[in-house]
Amino acid sequence: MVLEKLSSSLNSALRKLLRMPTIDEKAIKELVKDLQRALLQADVKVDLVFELSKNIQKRALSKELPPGITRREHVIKTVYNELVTVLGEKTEVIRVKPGQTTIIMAIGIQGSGKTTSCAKLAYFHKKKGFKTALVCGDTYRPAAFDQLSQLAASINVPIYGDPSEKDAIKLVNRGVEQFTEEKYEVIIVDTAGRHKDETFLIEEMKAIERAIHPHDIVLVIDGTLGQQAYIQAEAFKEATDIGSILVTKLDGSARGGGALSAVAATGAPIKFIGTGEKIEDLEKFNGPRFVGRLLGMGDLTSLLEKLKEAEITPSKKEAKVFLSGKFTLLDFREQIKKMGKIGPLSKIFSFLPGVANIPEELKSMSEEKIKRWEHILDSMRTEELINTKLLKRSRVVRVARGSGSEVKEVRELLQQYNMLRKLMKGMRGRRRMKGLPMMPGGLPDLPLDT
Ligand SMILES: Nc1nc2c(ncn2[C@@H]2O[C@H](COP(=O)(O)OP(=O)(O)OP(=O)(O)O)[C@@H](O)[C@H]2O)c(=O)[nH]1
Ligand SMILES: [Mg+2]
Repeated sequence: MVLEKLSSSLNSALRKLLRMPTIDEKAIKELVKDLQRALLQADVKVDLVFELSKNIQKRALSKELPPGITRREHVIKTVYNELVTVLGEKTEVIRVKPGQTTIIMAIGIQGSGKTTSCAKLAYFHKKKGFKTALVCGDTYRPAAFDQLSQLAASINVPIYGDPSEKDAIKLVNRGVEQFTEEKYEVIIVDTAGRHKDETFLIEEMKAIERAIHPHDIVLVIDGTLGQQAYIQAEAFKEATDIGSILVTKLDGSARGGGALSAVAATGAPIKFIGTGEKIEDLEKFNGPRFVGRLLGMGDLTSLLEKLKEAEITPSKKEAKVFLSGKFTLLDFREQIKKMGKIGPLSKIFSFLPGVANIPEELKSMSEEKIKRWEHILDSMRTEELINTKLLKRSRVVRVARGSGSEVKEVRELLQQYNMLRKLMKGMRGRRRMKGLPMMPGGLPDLPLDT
């Protein structure tokens, strides 16, 4: 499991929050403290942790919730969003065009996992159906060619190398040339990890870059470095425009979260992560999905879908119209049209207190029915939509005929609309009685924990 420790502490922090009886300032503070502890233990930079805590605290306690979601959901979404911001929202990939040659070169300091990652990348692209080859550009370590040869054999990918050649640039050039002529679609070049520091690393990278013009240079960074990974990633990002990053050893490393966040902070794109010693232990890196998994929210996707839908529920102005009792069929039609896009009516009304009173037929209307109602409402004249009293029998018959429905259906729609309107008026009355303000400018303040 990737970043197991961080994942389990983040998850238990969230679960603790979900168990709290109310989500108030104290609960959020407690959550933030737990998150800080988890992130600092994963070697995430202190500044970053504080920035994240500040944002979570501010947003989680914001007065206004997006309509239709509970405070708990909102807090989880906030934590999720902030972590995604830290790790990157964009998913970047190495682009390979079928029928053309893409040269990928791996660089990185000694022992970072280059050779293993080259084989993993070869396997990854081969599995996608690309004609893939490996070039061993490590003339420094005696066993380098053997190591890559063995890995290449295990995945049945051809390899170019020559242990007697000492000039890495010449060697790599020949390998790339040969495989290009043979119409390989992906050529992956492994290089030596003899560099003591970033300066040497970048210098050699530039020399090979000039010789073989790779399409993508992958900096392989050891995930156990934690926040130290920043320095390498930063120097690399400065030096090349075509670089991407592969962070290795995220399985079992307690500092992996620190490494990922540090790399992301430089703006260099993390395209892959190494999650084990085996050849298949490579994953495309996707920030949002990674965070979802990290938080251990199996149902986060569905939660987010719900959240997304809630974001397109009626505006405050529309909500005010509902609650004012001046809710006409014209408004109703507008809502019905929106419903087609966002699903059951319960979503639309779920932001209203007392939603339990909404008739079940209305809440669980099928899409088909919504469409029929839309047709019926479209067949009415504006004056009828504004004043339903005009809809005497003859007009109802006309509307039914015009919309291809039955008189019964038109009546049912009018009945439901009247019921809803009464309900809205009733709610207004109750609120006054309880002394709740009728929110001149917007929705009433919902209780903190809804
Ligand atoms: N657990 C784990 N081990 C890894 C991962 N990637 C690489 N390793 C291990 O890290 C060690 C070094 O890997 P190499 O691929 O030889 O590293 P390198 O950068 O090519 O090393 P040099 O060529 O000597 O610079 C090996 O024991 C690999 O099995 C990973 O994602 N997870
Ligand atoms: Mg190597």
